[in-house]
Amino acid sequence: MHLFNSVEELTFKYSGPAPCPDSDNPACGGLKKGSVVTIGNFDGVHLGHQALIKIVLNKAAELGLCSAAVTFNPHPLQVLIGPQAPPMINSSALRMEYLAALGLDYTLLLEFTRELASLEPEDFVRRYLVEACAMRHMVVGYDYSFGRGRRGNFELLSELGKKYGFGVDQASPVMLDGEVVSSTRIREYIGEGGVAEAARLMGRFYALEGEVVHGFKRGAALLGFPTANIQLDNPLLPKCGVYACFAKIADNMLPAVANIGYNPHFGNDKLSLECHILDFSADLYGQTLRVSFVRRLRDEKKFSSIEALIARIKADVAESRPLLSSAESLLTL
Ligand code: RBF
Ligand code: MG
Repeated sequence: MHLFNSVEELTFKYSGPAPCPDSDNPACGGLKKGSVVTIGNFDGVHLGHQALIKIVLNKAAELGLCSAAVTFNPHPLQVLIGPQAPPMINSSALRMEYLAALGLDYTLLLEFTRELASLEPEDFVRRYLVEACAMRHMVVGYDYSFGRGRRGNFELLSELGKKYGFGVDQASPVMLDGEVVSSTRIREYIGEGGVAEAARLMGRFYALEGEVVHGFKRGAALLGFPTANIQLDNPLLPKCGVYACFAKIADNMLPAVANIGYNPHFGNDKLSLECHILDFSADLYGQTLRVSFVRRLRDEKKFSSIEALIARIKADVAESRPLLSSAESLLTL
């Protein structure tokens, strides 16, 4: 991601894929020829967001303009209501990666502040979208509103469109098996351990990433199952338990089993996420590991002996192998 400086030194962060051939400023040059823009939080980059971004891409192709998504960091609710804000599904780095992978020319990350929140939607649209992005068309979600008093809704945008010469489309909600695909629903599923259900709504497995740190050194030595312990900074975690998952190493998605919790057999007092990669043994300390959760297998428990815990982990691995080999075809990122 590079810094994007628009006309008024408003700072966006920008991520590819397209470097712009037609300007000194690699970030805004391409936008200057005119753009189709969507704006939102896009937490989870789920099927609803993906449908909306398809509308953006189609419209951009139709009009010969470039496509852009504008999103915020931190999440507006984190700035506006603080700790009561729901935990985000994805870090902003993953969110930007997922957005860019959908084929957008630009993904712009705008720092969200109280000042930004208090802008009248008219000012926001003029300065950030019309002037900075040369917006010619805008696509918004079915429930999106922004700016002071959340006045920036579809109706107001349509009015502004007449003034500044851009069209506005509103995407409809995406339904799956009778429920609206929403970030809220996905957070609930993940919190309950329903990672497979969450994946259906996201079109992608739920993933966490973090640095591999030193753990208790019991995995390899005591149990015969070495684990990579992942430093947790994501506020949203799947419910404690054992999961079949994939671990991403050098662009390969390797079958793995993960344990999130307090290791009741040993009575840890700190929550940990550790991942045993099947048929793999290499030192991963210091690397960033991405874990994609496929299915919850069970609760963590205290066993009658170490041998019983080892036997149970063996069974977890055996259960995961076929499950992961049939899930492999569903892997995207
Ligand atoms: N620890 C527990 O106390 N109870 C469990 O049920 C349990 N299940 C696990 C399942 C898997 C697949 C893995 C990889 C670990 C599990 N652990 C469990 C954690 C284990 O105690 C830990 O890896 C070692 O103590 C090393 O930190
Ligand atoms: Mg370990």
